[in-house]
Amino acid sequence: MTAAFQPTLFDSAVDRPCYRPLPPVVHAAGGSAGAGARAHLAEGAWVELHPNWLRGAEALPDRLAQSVDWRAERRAMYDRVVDVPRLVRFYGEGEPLPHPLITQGLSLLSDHFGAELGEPFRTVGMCRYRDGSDSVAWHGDDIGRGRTEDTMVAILSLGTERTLLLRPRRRPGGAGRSASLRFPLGHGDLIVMGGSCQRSWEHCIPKSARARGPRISVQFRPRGVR
Ligand SMILES: O=C(O)CCC(=O)C(=O)O
Repeated sequence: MTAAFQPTLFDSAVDRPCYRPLPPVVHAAGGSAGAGARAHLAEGAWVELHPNWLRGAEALPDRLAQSVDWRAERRAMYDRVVDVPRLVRFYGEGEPLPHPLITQGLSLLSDHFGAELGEPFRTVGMCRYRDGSDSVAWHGDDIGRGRTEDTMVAILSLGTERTLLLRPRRRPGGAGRSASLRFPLGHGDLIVMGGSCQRSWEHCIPKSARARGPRISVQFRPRGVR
């Protein structure tokens, strides 16, 4: 059972957050998506999972929950307009970020991946899943350059564990759907999707009857990717 994320009772005394250095790229054998290694997927997409990239910081989800001016969104669905089942906040390029650890994360990701990416990470999107009934449907971050260009999207997961699913997009006339890859994302875990991933694969966070606590995801993206 997925337990709700339990911050320590003595957060202020022992919460000494730090980012673990990311290792040089190691290519996973056979496309398996193991911790720390880059798994090459079909069509030039790849994914890396770095468990516990951010250590400590147990108080961060609560701080962000309280300090960020979260926004509820609505969207048209068939003949109705419905609430999007999560809260969001997008920080555009140069906008002050809501916590020094988020600013540090942006800079560390740019240091690590910037040469390969050819540019720094510049924007930060944040989503707050209040409990397991919040979710995001299958999609790729293909508004903007991700639709036509290879890019990277890095996601730091905070709070209660939720699973990110990844599957190849279905091509018109293509073969049947292959099984999705599952990435359980716990507090402090980092997942990076690169190459053609945003246009040739899609990802989602499904609802979960077992996840009772809140989760915040922090998405780091380069300019023009959304
Ligand atoms: O919550 C996550 O980890 C995924 C968020 C996401 O895919 C998005 O907002 O585009």
